[in-house]
Amino acid sequence: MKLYGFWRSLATFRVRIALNLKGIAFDEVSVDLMQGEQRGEAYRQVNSQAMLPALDMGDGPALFQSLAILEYLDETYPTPALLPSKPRDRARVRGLALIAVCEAHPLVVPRVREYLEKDLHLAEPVRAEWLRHWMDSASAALELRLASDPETGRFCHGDVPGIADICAVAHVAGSGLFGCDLTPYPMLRRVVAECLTIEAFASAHPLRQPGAPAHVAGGRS
Ligand SMILES: N[C@@H](CCC(=O)N[C@@H](CS)C(=O)NCC(=O)O)C(=O)O
Repeated sequence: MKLYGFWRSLATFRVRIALNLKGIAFDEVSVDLMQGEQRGEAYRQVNSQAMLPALDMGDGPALFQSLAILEYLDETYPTPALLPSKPRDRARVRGLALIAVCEAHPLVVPRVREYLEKDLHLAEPVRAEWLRHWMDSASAALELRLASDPETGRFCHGDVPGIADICAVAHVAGSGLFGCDLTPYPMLRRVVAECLTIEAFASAHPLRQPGAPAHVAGGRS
């Protein structure tokens, strides 16, 4: 199985965690986002949307969109389950995941950052403010839910890690890369810290991937 990704890609981070949790062996092919390799013809043959990740299972065109890949992996490798069994619980877990994946992440990806810089000519501090604003908005929404919902347990939903945790961990890692202040979100930090005690999460972290710097100073990403 071949995962097309990049060390700092948050969407790839999500899929890496799921593959690790399921114990699925994979090779990662690095597509350099900082060099714009995702827009080259070679990678467009893999994912016409020019985005990471893509998962090539060797049985047809590569799968795309991280959340769709997570659900596919959960359906085809059911143990350990990444979604709870009851529809209402599944809806909550998907809702939590989407706060990060759909409300914040699309606003901070390279193509948006480049548009702000090259088309709208916004200065670096303004662009950094944009990134932090949307990441912090999602952190606040997650914090409110996690702190007030009775379903929150050791993890986002009960005591077993799943798709919401995967997305929360990637969101918090991204917030770190963008220099966001996570102090106001103690419940979110607690759940993410809990996840990162699990090797499947920790070893998938962007800063533990080949090509990653030893650490990233906040701000530019
Ligand atoms: N919703 C997509 C987001 C994919 C995405 O935007 N990935 C980023 C890296 S995390 C990317 O490849 N961006 C390329 C670009 O913006 O040019 C998913 O979850 O898979």
